[in-house]
Amino acid sequence: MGFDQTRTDMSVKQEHALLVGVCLPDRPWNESDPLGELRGLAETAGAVVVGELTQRRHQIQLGTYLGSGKVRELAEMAEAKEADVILFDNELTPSQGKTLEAETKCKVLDRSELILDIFATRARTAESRLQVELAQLEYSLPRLKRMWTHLSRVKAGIGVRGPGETQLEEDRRLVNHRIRDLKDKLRVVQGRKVREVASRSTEPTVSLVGYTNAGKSTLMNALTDAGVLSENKLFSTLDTRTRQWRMHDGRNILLSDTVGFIRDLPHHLVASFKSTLEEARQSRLLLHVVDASNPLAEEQIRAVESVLAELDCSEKPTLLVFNKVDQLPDISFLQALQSKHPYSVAVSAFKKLGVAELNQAVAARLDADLFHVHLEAEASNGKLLAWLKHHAREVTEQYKDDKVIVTCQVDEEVLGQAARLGATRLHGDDAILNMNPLPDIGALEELGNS
Ligand SMILES: Nc1nc2c(ncn2[C@@H]2O[C@H](COP(=O)(O)OP(=O)(O)OP(=O)(O)O)[C@@H](O)[C@H]2O)c(=O)[nH]1
Ligand SMILES: [Mg+2]
Repeated sequence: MGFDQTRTDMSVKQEHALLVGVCLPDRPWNESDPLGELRGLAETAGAVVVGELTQRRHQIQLGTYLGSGKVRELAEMAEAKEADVILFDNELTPSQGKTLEAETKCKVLDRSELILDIFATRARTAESRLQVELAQLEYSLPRLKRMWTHLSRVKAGIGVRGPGETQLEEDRRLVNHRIRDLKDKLRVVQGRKVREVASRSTEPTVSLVGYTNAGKSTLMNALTDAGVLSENKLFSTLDTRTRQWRMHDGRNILLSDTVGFIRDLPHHLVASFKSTLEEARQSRLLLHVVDASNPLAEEQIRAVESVLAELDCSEKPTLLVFNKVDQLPDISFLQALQSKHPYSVAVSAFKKLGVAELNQAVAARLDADLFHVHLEAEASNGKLLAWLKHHAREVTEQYKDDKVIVTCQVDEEVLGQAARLGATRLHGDDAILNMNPLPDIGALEELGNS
Protein backbone atom coordinates (compact mmCIF):
# COMPACT_ATOMS: atom_id res chain seq x y z
CA MET A 1 0.00 0.00 0.00
CA GLY A 2 1.60 3.26 -1.13
CA PHE A 3 2.34 6.37 0.85
CA ASP A 4 -0.62 8.69 0.75
CA GLN A 5 0.37 12.32 0.58
CA THR A 6 -3.15 13.53 1.15
CA ARG A 7 -3.12 12.43 4.77
CA THR A 8 -1.81 15.04 7.11
CA ASP A 9 -1.61 13.10 10.35
CA MET A 10 1.77 11.48 9.79
CA SER A 11 3.10 13.10 12.95
CA VAL A 12 0.33 11.57 15.03
CA LYS A 13 1.02 8.16 16.57
CA GLN A 14 -0.68 5.56 14.43
CA GLU A 15 -3.35 3.69 16.31
CA HIS A 16 -2.83 -0.01 16.91
CA ALA A 17 -5.87 -1.94 15.79
CA LEU A 18 -7.21 -5.42 16.41
CA LEU A 19 -9.54 -6.78 13.74
CA VAL A 20 -12.50 -8.99 14.58
CA GLY A 21 -14.85 -10.76 12.22
CA VAL A 22 -17.72 -13.13 12.89
CA CYS A 23 -18.69 -15.51 10.10
CA LEU A 24 -22.45 -15.98 10.06
CA PRO A 25 -24.31 -18.24 7.64
CA ASP A 26 -25.64 -15.35 5.48
CA ARG A 27 -22.43 -13.33 5.20
CA PRO A 28 -19.98 -13.26 2.31
CA TRP A 29 -16.80 -14.82 3.67
CA ASN A 30 -13.57 -15.07 1.75
CA GLU A 31 -12.01 -18.26 3.17
CA SER A 32 -8.47 -17.39 2.15
CA ASP A 33 -8.50 -13.92 3.74
CA PRO A 34 -11.72 -13.23 5.63
CA LEU A 35 -10.56 -9.91 7.09
CA GLY A 36 -8.88 -8.59 3.93
CA GLU A 37 -11.39 -5.84 3.28
CA LEU A 38 -11.49 -4.72 6.92
CA ARG A 39 -7.68 -4.61 6.92
CA GLY A 40 -7.82 -2.39 3.83
CA LEU A 41 -10.29 -0.10 5.58
CA ALA A 42 -8.18 0.00 8.77
CA GLU A 43 -5.03 0.86 6.84
CA THR A 44 -6.86 3.46 4.77
CA ALA A 45 -7.94 5.02 8.07
CA GLY A 46 -4.27 5.18 9.09
CA ALA A 47 -4.16 2.37 11.68
CA VAL A 48 -1.55 -0.38 12.10
CA VAL A 49 -3.10 -3.82 12.40
CA VAL A 50 -1.53 -5.69 15.34
CA GLY A 51 -3.81 -8.73 15.54
CA GLU A 52 -6.80 -10.48 14.03
CA LEU A 53 -9.47 -12.74 15.42
CA THR A 54 -12.30 -14.58 13.68
CA GLN A 55 -15.13 -16.76 14.88
CA ARG A 56 -17.67 -18.87 13.03
CA ARG A 57 -21.13 -18.80 14.61
CA HIS A 58 -24.64 -19.86 13.67
CA GLN A 59 -26.06 -16.82 15.33
CA ILE A 60 -24.70 -13.92 17.32
CA GLN A 61 -24.50 -13.71 21.10
CA LEU A 62 -27.02 -10.93 21.76
CA GLY A 63 -25.15 -8.94 24.43
CA THR A 64 -21.60 -9.13 23.11
CA TYR A 65 -21.91 -10.44 19.56
CA LEU A 66 -19.02 -12.86 20.23
CA GLY A 67 -19.24 -15.82 22.61
CA SER A 68 -17.95 -15.18 26.15
CA GLY A 69 -14.77 -17.22 25.64
CA LYS A 70 -13.89 -15.16 22.57
CA VAL A 71 -14.56 -11.92 24.42
CA ARG A 72 -12.02 -12.96 27.07
CA GLU A 73 -9.55 -13.94 24.35
CA LEU A 74 -10.07 -10.55 22.73
CA ALA A 75 -9.50 -8.68 26.00
CA GLU A 76 -6.24 -10.59 26.59
CA MET A 77 -5.11 -9.98 23.04
CA ALA A 78 -5.89 -6.27 23.33
CA GLU A 79 -3.77 -6.03 26.45
CA ALA A 80 -0.88 -8.13 25.13
CA LYS A 81 -0.69 -6.22 21.83
CA GLU A 82 -1.32 -2.84 23.43
CA ALA A 83 -4.20 -2.19 21.07
CA ASP A 84 -5.80 1.26 20.98
CA VAL A 85 -8.87 0.22 19.09
CA ILE A 86 -10.82 -2.93 18.22
CA LEU A 87 -12.42 -2.88 14.78
CA PHE A 88 -15.44 -5.09 14.16
CA ASP A 89 -16.27 -6.27 10.67
CA ASN A 90 -19.89 -6.72 11.75
CA GLU A 91 -22.40 -4.03 12.63
CA LEU A 92 -22.79 -3.64 16.40
CA THR A 93 -25.77 -2.22 18.25
CA PRO A 94 -24.98 0.72 20.54
CA SER A 95 -25.30 -1.49 23.60
CA GLN A 96 -23.11 -4.28 22.18
CA GLY A 97 -20.43 -1.68 21.50
CA LYS A 98 -20.67 -0.35 25.03
CA THR A 99 -20.52 -3.81 26.65
CA LEU A 100 -17.55 -4.83 24.52
CA GLU A 101 -15.70 -1.63 25.45
CA ALA A 102 -16.30 -2.34 29.11
CA GLU A 103 -15.17 -5.97 28.83
CA THR A 104 -12.05 -5.31 26.75
CA LYS A 105 -11.18 -1.88 28.23
CA CYS A 106 -10.50 -0.74 24.69
CA LYS A 107 -12.23 1.56 22.21
CA VAL A 108 -14.50 -0.48 19.93
CA LEU A 109 -15.65 0.68 16.49
CA ASP A 110 -17.76 -1.21 13.98
CA ARG A 111 -17.47 -1.19 10.19
CA SER A 112 -19.89 1.69 9.71
CA GLU A 113 -18.05 3.91 12.18
CA LEU A 114 -14.77 3.06 10.50
CA ILE A 115 -16.15 3.86 7.03
CA LEU A 116 -17.59 7.13 8.32
CA ASP A 117 -14.21 7.99 9.80
CA ILE A 118 -12.49 7.37 6.47
CA PHE A 119 -15.01 9.52 4.65
CA ALA A 120 -14.50 12.25 7.24
CA THR A 121 -10.73 12.37 6.78
CA ARG A 122 -10.96 12.16 2.99
CA ALA A 123 -13.80 14.57 2.27
CA ARG A 124 -12.33 17.51 0.36
CA THR A 125 -15.15 19.66 -0.96
CA ALA A 126 -17.50 21.71 1.19
CA GLU A 127 -20.38 19.57 -0.02
CA SER A 128 -18.86 16.22 0.87
CA ARG A 129 -17.83 17.60 4.28
CA LEU A 130 -21.42 18.58 5.00
CA GLN A 131 -22.60 15.16 3.87
CA VAL A 132 -20.14 13.25 5.99
CA GLU A 133 -20.86 15.31 9.08
CA LEU A 134 -24.57 14.71 8.63
CA ALA A 135 -24.07 10.96 8.22
CA GLN A 136 -21.83 10.81 11.29
CA LEU A 137 -24.29 12.69 13.45
CA GLU A 138 -27.25 10.60 12.34
CA TYR A 139 -25.31 7.45 12.97
CA SER A 140 -24.13 8.49 16.39
CA LEU A 141 -27.38 9.99 17.66
CA PRO A 142 -28.51 6.70 19.22
CA ARG A 143 -24.93 6.07 20.35
CA LEU A 144 -24.25 9.30 22.15
CA LYS A 145 -21.83 8.51 24.89
CA ARG A 146 -19.43 11.39 24.76
CA MET A 147 -19.62 15.11 25.06
CA TRP A 148 -20.06 16.88 21.78
CA THR A 149 -17.77 19.73 22.60
CA HIS A 150 -17.22 20.63 18.96
CA LEU A 151 -20.91 21.34 18.70
CA SER A 152 -20.88 24.07 21.30
CA ARG A 153 -20.40 26.64 18.56
CA VAL A 154 -23.91 25.96 17.25
CA LYS A 155 -25.56 26.41 20.65
CA ALA A 156 -28.40 28.84 20.30
CA GLY A 157 -27.00 31.17 22.96
CA ILE A 158 -27.88 31.58 26.63
CA GLY A 159 -30.88 29.74 27.93
CA VAL A 160 -30.53 26.60 25.84
CA ARG A 161 -29.85 24.51 28.85
CA GLY A 162 -32.63 24.35 31.42
CA PRO A 163 -31.93 23.57 35.06
CA GLY A 164 -31.93 19.88 35.91
CA GLU A 165 -31.42 18.67 32.36
CA THR A 166 -28.91 15.92 31.91
CA GLN A 167 -25.87 16.34 29.72
CA LEU A 168 -27.19 13.64 27.43
CA GLU A 169 -30.43 15.49 26.72
CA GLU A 170 -28.42 18.61 26.09
CA ASP A 171 -26.15 16.71 23.69
CA ARG A 172 -29.10 15.22 21.87
CA ARG A 173 -30.66 18.61 21.39
CA LEU A 174 -27.43 20.06 20.05
CA VAL A 175 -26.98 17.18 17.66
CA ASN A 176 -30.56 17.43 16.41
CA HIS A 177 -30.11 21.15 15.95
CA ARG A 178 -26.93 20.65 13.94
CA ILE A 179 -28.60 17.89 11.86
CA ARG A 180 -31.40 20.27 10.89
CA ASP A 181 -28.87 22.95 10.09
CA LEU A 182 -26.83 20.60 7.86
CA LYS A 183 -29.94 19.32 6.10
CA ASP A 184 -30.98 22.87 5.26
CA LYS A 185 -27.56 23.63 3.84
CA LEU A 186 -27.49 20.41 1.85
CA ARG A 187 -30.94 21.03 0.43
CA VAL A 188 -29.69 24.27 -1.07
CA VAL A 189 -26.57 22.59 -2.50
CA GLN A 190 -28.60 19.68 -3.86
CA GLY A 191 -31.19 21.88 -5.53
CA ARG A 192 -28.40 23.73 -7.28
CA LYS A 193 -26.73 20.47 -8.29
CA VAL A 194 -29.90 18.95 -9.77
CA ARG A 195 -30.50 22.08 -11.83
CA GLU A 196 -26.87 22.23 -12.91
CA VAL A 197 -26.74 18.61 -14.09
CA ALA A 198 -30.12 18.83 -15.79
CA SER A 199 -29.26 22.01 -17.68
CA ARG A 200 -25.98 20.67 -18.92
CA SER A 201 -25.46 20.29 -22.67
CA THR A 202 -27.24 17.51 -24.46
CA GLU A 203 -24.17 15.33 -24.68
CA PRO A 204 -25.15 12.10 -22.98
CA THR A 205 -23.52 11.37 -19.64
CA VAL A 206 -22.15 7.95 -18.81
CA SER A 207 -21.20 7.26 -15.20
CA LEU A 208 -18.68 4.86 -13.76
CA VAL A 209 -20.06 3.15 -10.68
CA GLY A 210 -18.83 0.14 -8.77
CA TYR A 211 -17.26 -1.32 -5.68
CA THR A 212 -14.46 0.67 -4.10
CA ASN A 213 -11.03 -0.15 -5.58
CA ALA A 214 -12.59 -1.79 -8.67
CA GLY A 215 -10.61 0.54 -10.94
CA LYS A 216 -13.16 3.23 -11.87
CA SER A 217 -10.68 6.10 -11.73
CA THR A 218 -8.04 4.10 -13.60
CA LEU A 219 -10.59 3.40 -16.33
CA MET A 220 -11.56 7.07 -16.41
CA ASN A 221 -7.89 7.94 -16.95
CA ALA A 222 -7.55 5.30 -19.64
CA LEU A 223 -10.54 6.64 -21.58
CA THR A 224 -10.01 10.38 -21.11
CA ASP A 225 -7.03 12.44 -20.10
CA ALA A 226 -8.64 13.24 -16.77
CA GLY A 227 -5.60 12.57 -14.60
CA VAL A 228 -7.77 11.67 -11.58
CA LEU A 229 -6.25 10.09 -8.51
CA SER A 230 -6.27 6.31 -8.56
CA GLU A 231 -4.53 4.27 -5.92
CA ASN A 232 -4.67 1.01 -4.10
CA LYS A 233 -6.74 2.39 -1.26
CA LEU A 234 -10.40 2.14 -0.47
CA PHE A 235 -12.42 5.29 -1.17
CA SER A 236 -9.77 7.21 -3.11
CA THR A 237 -12.52 9.07 -4.90
CA LEU A 238 -15.20 10.88 -2.91
CA ASP A 239 -16.35 13.55 -5.30
CA THR A 240 -17.72 13.15 -8.78
CA ARG A 241 -15.49 14.25 -11.66
CA THR A 242 -16.80 14.63 -15.17
CA ARG A 243 -14.69 14.73 -18.32
CA GLN A 244 -15.29 14.57 -22.02
CA TRP A 245 -14.75 11.15 -23.58
CA ARG A 246 -14.18 11.23 -27.31
CA MET A 247 -15.28 7.83 -28.47
CA HIS A 248 -13.76 5.87 -31.33
CA ASP A 249 -16.72 6.66 -33.61
CA GLY A 250 -16.04 10.37 -33.10
CA ARG A 251 -18.92 11.26 -30.85
CA ASN A 252 -18.31 13.04 -27.58
CA ILE A 253 -19.91 11.96 -24.37
CA LEU A 254 -19.43 13.02 -20.77
CA LEU A 255 -17.87 10.44 -18.49
CA SER A 256 -18.26 10.72 -14.72
CA ASP A 257 -16.16 9.06 -12.07
CA THR A 258 -17.96 8.59 -8.75
CA VAL A 259 -17.48 7.49 -5.18
CA GLY A 260 -17.07 3.74 -4.73
CA PHE A 261 -19.60 1.57 -2.94
CA ILE A 262 -18.96 -1.10 -0.34
CA ARG A 263 -20.85 -3.98 1.19
CA ASP A 264 -23.10 -2.78 4.04
CA LEU A 265 -22.45 0.87 3.23
CA PRO A 266 -23.92 2.78 6.15
CA HIS A 267 -27.41 3.70 5.12
CA HIS A 268 -27.10 7.31 6.29
CA LEU A 269 -24.06 7.70 4.13
CA VAL A 270 -25.88 6.52 1.00
CA ALA A 271 -28.73 8.88 1.72
CA SER A 272 -26.46 11.82 2.31
CA PHE A 273 -24.37 11.14 -0.79
CA LYS A 274 -27.35 11.40 -3.08
CA SER A 275 -26.24 14.71 -4.49
CA THR A 276 -22.68 13.53 -5.12
CA LEU A 277 -24.29 10.75 -7.08
CA GLU A 278 -26.71 13.07 -8.88
CA GLU A 279 -24.55 12.70 -11.96
CA ALA A 280 -25.04 8.91 -11.90
CA ARG A 281 -28.76 9.29 -11.20
CA GLN A 282 -29.25 11.47 -14.25
CA SER A 283 -26.91 9.69 -16.62
CA ARG A 284 -28.03 7.75 -19.66
CA LEU A 285 -25.89 4.71 -18.99
CA LEU A 286 -24.05 3.30 -16.01
CA LEU A 287 -20.78 1.46 -16.47
CA HIS A 288 -20.66 -0.90 -13.52
CA VAL A 289 -16.94 -1.61 -13.05
CA VAL A 290 -16.11 -4.90 -11.33
CA ASP A 291 -12.74 -6.17 -10.12
CA ALA A 292 -12.93 -9.53 -11.89
CA SER A 293 -9.79 -10.74 -10.12
CA ASN A 294 -11.46 -10.57 -6.71
CA PRO A 295 -12.85 -13.88 -5.45
CA LEU A 296 -15.84 -11.98 -4.02
CA ALA A 297 -16.63 -10.24 -7.33
CA GLU A 298 -20.14 -11.70 -7.44
CA GLU A 299 -20.93 -10.49 -3.89
CA GLN A 300 -19.53 -7.09 -4.79
CA ILE A 301 -21.80 -6.90 -7.84
CA ARG A 302 -24.78 -7.58 -5.57
CA ALA A 303 -23.64 -4.99 -3.00
CA VAL A 304 -23.37 -2.35 -5.74
CA GLU A 305 -26.77 -3.28 -7.12
CA SER A 306 -28.36 -2.88 -3.73
CA VAL A 307 -26.86 0.60 -3.29
CA LEU A 308 -28.04 1.52 -6.80
CA ALA A 309 -31.52 0.40 -5.80
CA GLU A 310 -31.37 2.68 -2.75
CA LEU A 311 -30.50 5.52 -5.12
CA ASP A 312 -33.46 4.69 -7.41
CA CYS A 313 -31.08 3.70 -10.18
CA SER A 314 -31.99 0.04 -10.61
CA GLU A 315 -33.89 0.75 -13.81
CA LYS A 316 -31.01 2.60 -15.43
CA PRO A 317 -29.40 0.96 -18.46
CA THR A 318 -26.23 -0.63 -17.09
CA LEU A 319 -23.25 -2.25 -18.73
CA LEU A 320 -21.07 -4.54 -16.63
CA VAL A 321 -17.34 -3.98 -17.15
CA PHE A 322 -15.08 -6.74 -15.84
CA ASN A 323 -11.81 -5.02 -15.05
CA LYS A 324 -8.32 -6.18 -14.03
CA VAL A 325 -8.35 -9.09 -16.46
CA ASP A 326 -4.55 -8.79 -16.57
CA GLN A 327 -4.28 -10.10 -13.03
CA LEU A 328 -6.80 -12.92 -12.96
CA PRO A 329 -5.53 -15.77 -10.81
CA ASP A 330 -7.26 -18.10 -13.24
CA ILE A 331 -9.12 -17.46 -16.50
CA SER A 332 -12.02 -19.58 -15.24
CA PHE A 333 -12.85 -16.68 -12.86
CA LEU A 334 -13.71 -14.48 -15.79
CA GLN A 335 -15.44 -17.24 -17.70
CA ALA A 336 -17.73 -17.94 -14.76
CA LEU A 337 -18.62 -14.25 -14.44
CA GLN A 338 -19.21 -13.90 -18.17
CA SER A 339 -21.44 -16.93 -18.41
CA LYS A 340 -23.58 -15.48 -15.64
CA HIS A 341 -23.53 -11.97 -17.11
CA PRO A 342 -23.40 -12.37 -20.89
CA TYR A 343 -23.97 -8.66 -21.62
CA SER A 344 -20.63 -7.51 -20.31
CA VAL A 345 -17.22 -6.35 -21.50
CA ALA A 346 -13.83 -7.50 -20.19
CA VAL A 347 -11.05 -4.90 -19.89
CA SER A 348 -7.84 -4.03 -18.18
CA ALA A 349 -7.90 -0.33 -17.40
CA PHE A 350 -4.30 -0.61 -16.28
CA LYS A 351 -2.99 -2.15 -19.50
CA LYS A 352 -5.62 -0.47 -21.68
CA LEU A 353 -6.90 -3.80 -22.98
CA GLY A 354 -10.45 -4.13 -24.29
CA VAL A 355 -10.88 -0.39 -24.81
CA ALA A 356 -12.11 -0.81 -28.40
CA GLU A 357 -14.69 -3.40 -27.33
CA LEU A 358 -15.82 -1.10 -24.54
CA ASN A 359 -16.24 1.75 -27.03
CA GLN A 360 -18.35 -0.44 -29.24
CA ALA A 361 -20.50 -1.75 -26.44
CA VAL A 362 -21.14 1.73 -25.03
CA ALA A 363 -22.02 3.08 -28.47
CA ALA A 364 -24.43 0.21 -29.02
CA ARG A 365 -26.08 0.75 -25.65
CA LEU A 366 -26.44 4.48 -26.21
CA ASP A 367 -27.93 3.95 -29.66
CA ALA A 368 -30.34 1.40 -28.31
CA ASP A 369 -31.86 4.22 -26.28
CA LEU A 370 -32.62 6.32 -29.34
CA PHE A 371 -36.24 6.83 -30.33
CA HIS A 372 -37.25 6.95 -33.94
CA VAL A 373 -39.62 9.92 -34.05
CA HIS A 374 -41.61 12.14 -36.36
CA LEU A 375 -41.64 15.77 -35.27
CA GLU A 376 -43.85 18.48 -36.70
CA ALA A 377 -42.99 22.18 -36.61
CA GLU A 378 -43.45 25.48 -38.41
CA ALA A 379 -41.44 25.41 -41.62
CA SER A 380 -40.05 28.80 -40.65
CA ASN A 381 -38.54 27.49 -37.40
CA GLY A 382 -34.97 27.62 -38.65
CA LYS A 383 -33.55 27.53 -35.15
CA LEU A 384 -35.15 24.17 -34.39
CA LEU A 385 -34.09 22.70 -37.73
CA ALA A 386 -30.49 23.80 -37.37
CA TRP A 387 -30.42 22.50 -33.83
CA LEU A 388 -31.86 19.11 -34.79
CA LYS A 389 -29.35 18.68 -37.62
CA HIS A 390 -26.66 19.09 -35.04
CA HIS A 391 -28.05 16.95 -32.22
CA ALA A 392 -30.29 14.30 -33.77
CA ARG A 393 -29.22 11.42 -35.98
CA GLU A 394 -30.48 10.35 -39.41
CA VAL A 395 -32.43 13.56 -39.94
CA THR A 396 -34.76 13.85 -42.93
CA GLU A 397 -37.21 16.70 -43.59
CA GLN A 398 -40.43 16.87 -45.54
CA TYR A 399 -42.20 20.15 -46.16
CA LYS A 400 -45.95 20.39 -46.45
CA ASP A 401 -47.59 23.83 -46.75
CA ASP A 402 -46.19 25.92 -43.91
CA LYS A 403 -45.21 22.86 -41.83
CA VAL A 404 -42.19 20.64 -41.78
CA ILE A 405 -42.08 17.05 -40.60
CA VAL A 406 -38.71 15.88 -39.42
CA THR A 407 -37.97 12.17 -39.12
CA CYS A 408 -34.96 11.44 -36.93
CA GLN A 409 -33.44 9.47 -34.09
CA VAL A 410 -33.20 11.22 -30.75
CA ASP A 411 -32.70 10.43 -27.13
CA GLU A 412 -34.98 11.65 -24.41
CA GLU A 413 -32.96 14.78 -23.69
CA VAL A 414 -32.87 15.90 -27.30
CA LEU A 415 -36.56 15.18 -27.60
CA GLY A 416 -37.27 17.36 -24.56
CA GLN A 417 -35.18 20.21 -25.93
CA ALA A 418 -36.81 19.92 -29.39
CA ALA A 419 -40.21 20.26 -27.73
CA ARG A 420 -39.03 23.41 -25.97
CA LEU A 421 -37.88 24.79 -29.33
CA GLY A 422 -41.37 24.30 -30.80
CA ALA A 423 -41.55 20.75 -32.15
CA THR A 424 -44.61 18.53 -31.65
CA ARG A 425 -44.16 14.80 -31.64
CA LEU A 426 -46.49 12.91 -33.96
CA HIS A 427 -47.63 9.53 -32.71
CA GLY A 428 -49.05 6.44 -34.38
CA ASP A 429 -51.55 7.24 -37.10
CA ASP A 430 -50.75 10.93 -36.97
CA ALA A 431 -47.18 10.22 -37.87
CA ILE A 432 -48.20 7.97 -40.73
CA LEU A 433 -51.03 10.20 -41.98
CA ASN A 434 -48.85 13.24 -42.03
CA MET A 435 -46.00 11.55 -43.75
CA ASN A 436 -45.49 10.71 -47.35
CA PRO A 437 -44.08 7.32 -46.51
CA LEU A 438 -40.35 7.17 -47.10
CA PRO A 439 -39.24 4.44 -49.47
CA ASP A 440 -38.53 1.29 -47.51
CA ILE A 441 -35.26 -0.01 -48.89
CA GLY A 442 -35.87 -3.58 -47.75
CA ALA A 443 -39.32 -3.69 -49.31
CA LEU A 444 -38.01 -2.20 -52.58
CA GLU A 445 -35.31 -4.85 -52.78
CA GLU A 446 -37.87 -7.57 -52.19
CA LEU A 447 -40.04 -6.12 -54.91
CA GLY A 448 -37.04 -6.04 -57.24
CA ASN A 449 -36.31 -9.69 -56.53
CA SER A 450 -39.80 -10.94 -57.19
N1 LIG B 1 -3.73 -5.07 -12.29
C1 LIG B 1 -4.64 -4.10 -12.45
N2 LIG B 1 -4.82 -3.17 -11.50
C2 LIG B 1 -5.73 -2.22 -11.71
C3 LIG B 1 -6.54 -2.16 -12.88
N3 LIG B 1 -7.38 -1.11 -12.78
C4 LIG B 1 -7.10 -0.53 -11.59
N4 LIG B 1 -6.12 -1.18 -10.94
C5 LIG B 1 -5.53 -0.85 -9.63
O1 LIG B 1 -6.55 -0.95 -8.65
C6 LIG B 1 -6.36 0.06 -7.64
C7 LIG B 1 -7.63 0.88 -7.49
O2 LIG B 1 -7.85 1.62 -8.66
P1 LIG B 1 -8.77 2.94 -8.66
O3 LIG B 1 -8.90 3.32 -10.09
O4 LIG B 1 -8.28 3.94 -7.69
O5 LIG B 1 -10.13 2.31 -8.14
P2 LIG B 1 -11.51 3.06 -7.87
O6 LIG B 1 -12.58 2.14 -8.30
O7 LIG B 1 -11.49 4.42 -8.48
O8 LIG B 1 -11.48 3.14 -6.29
P3 LIG B 1 -12.22 4.18 -5.29
O9 LIG B 1 -12.11 5.55 -5.85
O10 LIG B 1 -11.45 4.00 -4.06
O11 LIG B 1 -13.62 3.71 -5.16
C8 LIG B 1 -5.15 0.88 -8.09
O12 LIG B 1 -4.02 0.39 -7.41
C9 LIG B 1 -5.06 0.60 -9.57
O13 LIG B 1 -3.74 0.70 -10.07
C10 LIG B 1 -6.30 -3.17 -13.89
O14 LIG B 1 -6.94 -3.22 -14.94
N5 LIG B 1 -5.36 -4.11 -13.59
MG1 LIG C 1 -11.66 6.24 -7.65
